[in-house]
Amino acid sequence: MADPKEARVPDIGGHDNVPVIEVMIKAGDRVEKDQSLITLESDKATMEVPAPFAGTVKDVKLKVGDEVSEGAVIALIEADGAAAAPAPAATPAPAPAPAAPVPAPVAEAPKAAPAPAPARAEPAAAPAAMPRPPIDAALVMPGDAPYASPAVRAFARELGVDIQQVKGSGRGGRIQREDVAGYVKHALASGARPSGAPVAAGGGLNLLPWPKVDFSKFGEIEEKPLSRIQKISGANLARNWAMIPHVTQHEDADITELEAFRKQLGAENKDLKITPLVFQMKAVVAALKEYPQFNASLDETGEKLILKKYFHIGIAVDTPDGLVVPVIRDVDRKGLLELAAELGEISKKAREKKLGPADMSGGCFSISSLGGIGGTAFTPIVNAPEVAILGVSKAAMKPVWNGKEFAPRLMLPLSLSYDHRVIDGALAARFAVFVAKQLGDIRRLLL
Ligand code: CAO
Repeated sequence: MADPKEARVPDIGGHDNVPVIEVMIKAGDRVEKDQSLITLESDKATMEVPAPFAGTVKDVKLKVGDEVSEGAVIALIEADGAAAAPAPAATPAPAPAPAAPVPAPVAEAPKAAPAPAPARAEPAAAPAAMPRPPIDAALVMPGDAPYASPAVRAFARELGVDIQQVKGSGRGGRIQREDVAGYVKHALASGARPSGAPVAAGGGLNLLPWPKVDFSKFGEIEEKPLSRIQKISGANLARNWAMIPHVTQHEDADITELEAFRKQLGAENKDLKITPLVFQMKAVVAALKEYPQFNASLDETGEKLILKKYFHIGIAVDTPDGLVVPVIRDVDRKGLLELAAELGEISKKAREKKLGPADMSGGCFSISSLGGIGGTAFTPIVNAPEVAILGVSKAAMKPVWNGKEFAPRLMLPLSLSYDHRVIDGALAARFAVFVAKQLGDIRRLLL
């Protein structure tokens, strides 16, 4: 039987006494050509040394913590077929002829710094056919990219985890399989999803756990479980708040004339409650037609915008059990009176807990009106996968300069929150101004 061949540390860019931080093989293991045997870590780079040929590991000559230089023997490996037909040059070549191919870089930066291709499989003892390029540590491990072995990286990729987000617990911050698993567990527990996955999957927030406090130590308390609606809407709100880069644009609409018209309409239709909200729905639809980017959703990959040709508006309704958002369909095709009737029905249905999933799906844009209660402005949370939401606060009489004097005008505060990934600030300002103009000019609204 032929002697096993030595797998040696190749040219590692002139570094000496480089610590071994990981030994991936043990006696008896079968290794494929180019399979990683050990990991070395210089002060600038980490690199894996691959097997120069396939075979069975007979003896491992290094352990974690050893310091090695080019030519050090890593392991004795019996090459495939060697038992049957002894290799002609089984005696190892004296150092410095490297027995193994150039180590494969482990950093995931192949585009910026293509990995030097491993040398072709040579018998361990054969002299190197070509001088092997030294490793540029800076290229292998640019910046402070975290180190993780290819197996751990593959594991992270499989779970949709961005390895950059994982804190390594190994030596020198090396990321281990358990670190990736722990990261995923934490992300799931905090309601976020691993990052690196599609937009919609985003998240991966490395948040602290929720504070655990015994409040009874400080005074009398009472426990009240959250309602089912609060739990569901809470989870949605938390995701939307965490994953959507929100900006809120504020604008005031002069609704002095609109209010007079609304009162007149109400007097003529005493059986209907006609609130400012139906006018806001019409104004929003006019703005969605003018700025179609607002009548859109990001798809689940985050790479495509789905533009909608229909105009279904979600209305935030406050119920004793929490917030729900029923959807009023085809607002563009309905008149003010029809919308007022439908709004009355749907908010009653919401408060009586009679809304079904169909009543709450398909919305393009939402309106959250707190105008009946009060407030001067607020920051509504975008109702994903919509890209914007209009918050409405309480209208108030204000002195407005008309060019000659201050005149008392009924001003309606609008707060437009939007997903900044889809909508730019200038577009949002235009949209808000457009909505305000629609509300300010009753003729436009009725067109
Ligand atoms: N400014 C001044 N007054 C306003 C107003 C505004 N912006 N909007 C409504 N009003 C008035 C209405 O005209 C009505 O007055 P009258 O009783 O004199 O007719 C009164 O306020 C109450 O209106 P309303 O709230 O019953 O009706 P609406 O059509 O404005 O709203 C609904 C309906 C279902 C949206 C509302 O009841 C509701 O639930 N709002 C809360 C939404 C919410 O919780 N949003 C927060 C989401 S984030 O947590």
